Amino acid sequence: MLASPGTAVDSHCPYCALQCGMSLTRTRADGAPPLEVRPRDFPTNRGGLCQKGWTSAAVLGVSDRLVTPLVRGTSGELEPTSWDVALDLVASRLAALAAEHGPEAVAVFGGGGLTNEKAYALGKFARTVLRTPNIDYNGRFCMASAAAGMNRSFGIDRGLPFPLSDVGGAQAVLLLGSNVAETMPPAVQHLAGARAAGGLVVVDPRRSATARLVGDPSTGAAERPASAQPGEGVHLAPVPGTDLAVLLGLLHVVLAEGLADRTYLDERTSGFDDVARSVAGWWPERVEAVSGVPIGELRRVARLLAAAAPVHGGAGAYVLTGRGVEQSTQGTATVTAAINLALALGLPGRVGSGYGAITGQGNGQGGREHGQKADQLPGYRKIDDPAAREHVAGVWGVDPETLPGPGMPAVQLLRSLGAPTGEQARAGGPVRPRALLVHGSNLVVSAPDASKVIGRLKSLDLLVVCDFVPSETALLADVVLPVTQWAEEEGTMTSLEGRVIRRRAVVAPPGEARSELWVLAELARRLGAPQSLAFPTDPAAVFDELARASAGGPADYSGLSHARLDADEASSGPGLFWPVPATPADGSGTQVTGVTRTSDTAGHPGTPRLFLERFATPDGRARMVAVDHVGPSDDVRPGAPIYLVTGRVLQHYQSGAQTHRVAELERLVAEPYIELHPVLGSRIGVADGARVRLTSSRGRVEATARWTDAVRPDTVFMPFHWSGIGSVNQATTDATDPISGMPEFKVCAVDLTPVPDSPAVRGDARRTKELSP
Ligand SMILES: Nc1nc2c(c(=O)[nH]1)N[C@H]1C(S)=C(S)[C@@H](COP(=O)(O)OP(=O)(O)OC[C@H]3O[C@@H](n4cnc5c(=O)[nH]c(N)nc54)[C@H](O)[C@@H]3O)O[C@H]1N2
Ligand SMILES: Nc1nc2c(c(=O)[nH]1)N[C@H]1C(S)=C(S)[C@@H](COP(=O)(O)OP(=O)(O)OC[C@H]3O[C@@H](n4cnc5c(=O)[nH]c(N)nc54)[C@H](O)[C@@H]3O)O[C@H]1N2
Ligand code: SF4
Ligand SMILES: [Mo]
Repeated sequence: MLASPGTAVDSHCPYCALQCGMSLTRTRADGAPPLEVRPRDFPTNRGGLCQKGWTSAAVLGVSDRLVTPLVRGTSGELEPTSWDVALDLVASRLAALAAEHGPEAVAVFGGGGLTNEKAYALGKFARTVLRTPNIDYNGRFCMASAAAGMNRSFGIDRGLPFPLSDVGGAQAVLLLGSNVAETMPPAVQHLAGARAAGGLVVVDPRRSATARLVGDPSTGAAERPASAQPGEGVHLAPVPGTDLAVLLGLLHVVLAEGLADRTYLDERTSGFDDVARSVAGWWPERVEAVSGVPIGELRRVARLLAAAAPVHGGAGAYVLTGRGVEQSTQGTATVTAAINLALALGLPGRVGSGYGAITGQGNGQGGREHGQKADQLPGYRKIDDPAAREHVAGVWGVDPETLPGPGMPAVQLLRSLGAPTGEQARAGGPVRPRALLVHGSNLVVSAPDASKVIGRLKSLDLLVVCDFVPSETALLADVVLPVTQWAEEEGTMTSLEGRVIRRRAVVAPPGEARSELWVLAELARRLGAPQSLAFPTDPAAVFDELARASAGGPADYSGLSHARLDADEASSGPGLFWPVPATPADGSGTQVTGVTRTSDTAGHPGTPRLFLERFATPDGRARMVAVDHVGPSDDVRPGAPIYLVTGRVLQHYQSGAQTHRVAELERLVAEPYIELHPVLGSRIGVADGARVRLTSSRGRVEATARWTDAVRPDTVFMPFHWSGIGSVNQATTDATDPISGMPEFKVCAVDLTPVPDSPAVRGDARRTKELSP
């Protein structure tokens, strides 16, 4: 039941993992938008919203909203049809493909924007109804390296194992490859302490909006955001892809100068000696030769971090990583090096200090916990763990033997699509997926080496896309199913801090749009799932089942329910941090490895801070693992002499499926662009505002050149928010990290040339002159 018009309902932003608190008010009596969005006081945003959040309600009523199922007709066009026709078609074709080629011939691709309930139901549907191992999701593009690194070192993966507000009190923050000032603007307030103390260190090959917060003396006052106070701080601008060398060098200096926390290392870690040996050869001179980071700067940063560490009486320090260092073939190694540095300084598991990875998508955290990952069962359990299979199969009412094993990680899954299965399968090769169900990802724009992905999607026997707008991927589909979004649905999300929060329905869905929970239930029924294999459509009931399935796992939600979260919110509680195990009748609580527990009075209170007493490893110690720097898979060379780094701008979200439909955002950043240094522009004859062509061994991109001295002269930057000729993923590599399977989105080698016959310089001469060297 929707709240009455005029009643403000507390919910959260549809976009990123900061999950800013909003209050939503509908004005119309018939349940339709518009919706008034107001920021509210919530611990991550404290009354702030970015432009995307302010304008988020516009996506509810876009003119090309999907309001009816679409099926590709004989004319080759997508044509409106009824749910019955569309679902019957999908079910019969899935059944036929599975019968002919085996269950592995059907694959599923999920998303980190799905609610916990939807992500859970999707994983269950794949394993029990489709019985395919082939399910993975776009979190593989986003959080996989951080997850792999944290799991290996800490035994648990919660992006921030502490509340974000803790960071505000720190004296130093080392931010590697994260541009929070654009990707999570309200989070900048949590850097206030470090900025005031001169302890903000930003590592980014670009002088990003976040790097400008450090008040670099070379930065003109006009360029500094109004909110920035000129602190000291440091911006390190390494050669793209060399952060690992910088981290090894920082640890080298910490150890060489006797700045490590030896007591902490003895009591709380294992593997230190190996790691110490592995950084011994990373002299600052060598780091400078590899990364271009000056020796003096490296030493300064090591000392600044150490001075903030508790062992030296500092007020606390954090090491935080973002996609800039994780979306790399050495992403897991780089995260590991960042954790090693934090451990050497005695930071993790101490109040006011720590290591964290900044999760990206709205439910990037919860979405990687409940079973849409290739190797995973709900509660962050491993699918190849017999005890986990037994437990989850029990909750689902199926025989554990029937659950498939681990599937392929996203990039491998995409590479395998549509290839011939018949002969190959008979020859004993793996069965290749012939059908793909996509829930919450716009792969055409966001997958690496995208033109190959597009070809493979086209070669499928069946592509089914659930979305609420006709994304580029939906437009390739054989069947498009219109689903509800954000303010039209109930559910839960888990924020970047591991805080489980409620998403609320405030408006009625348009036309025939239905919840994905209903879609999965209907498909399960049509595919002959027995009555005992239930797919509830009420999100609260799905959550209760998820809670039971997660009980005893690393991400334990068993003490939570929608009712408990609602009651918590009604008493001004801003959500609960997992693990929240169910409290047994004797009040003793269930045992969760490696987390600190407080009293169990009104149910388990949640776990804002992990690792205070022990890490979630078998021996309770954090594992230090030696890693080494190799460099990017596609390094610069003759013919491809320029680094391409990719990322985001404030106004657009991901593939742009949502934000390109918001007029206000589209006006602010109207077209794809490539940032290049004036020195490079002059050398290759590409003026500010001219069209420029970027080529790699994968493909070609064209966009408008923007001159800026915020990028290195050997590097260009392009956001990935556009499709077609302006899609940077036409040029990126699909090489992956060997441990996490994460693609190397951030760095590859390209060439840059002017676009012949394109209209000449469009930029204004004054700006060009200002930036010229
Ligand atoms: N406006 C906006 N906000 C978003 C999103 C969005 O699409 N738009 N998406 C959300 C999601 S899913 C995510 S994952 C987060 C991502 O949030 P961030 O990680 O902050 O975002 P990116 O812009 O991808 O990358 C951060 C920085 O990495 C830098 N970088 C590139 N290569 C390297 C390198 O080799 N070394 C280092 N040190 N840095 C490098 C880029 O210059 C960039 O400034 O943002 C979330 N918030
Ligand atoms: N070059 C380059 N490429 C990148 C990155 C980069 O930094 N550089 N970053 C990568 C990262 S970190 C990420 S997270 C990915 C993100 O890229 P995508 O996976 O493409 O993510 P979105 O653009 O958010 O796509 C989500 C799609 O699902 C729809 N959607 C939203 N919510 C729901 C829902 O609840 N149900 C359903 N069925 N659909 C929904 C949206 O309308 C949209 O069409 O891009 C990756 N690609
Ligand atoms: S920072 Fe993220 S959650 Fe907050 S308003 Fe912007 S997009 Fe929404
Ligand atoms: Mo992401």
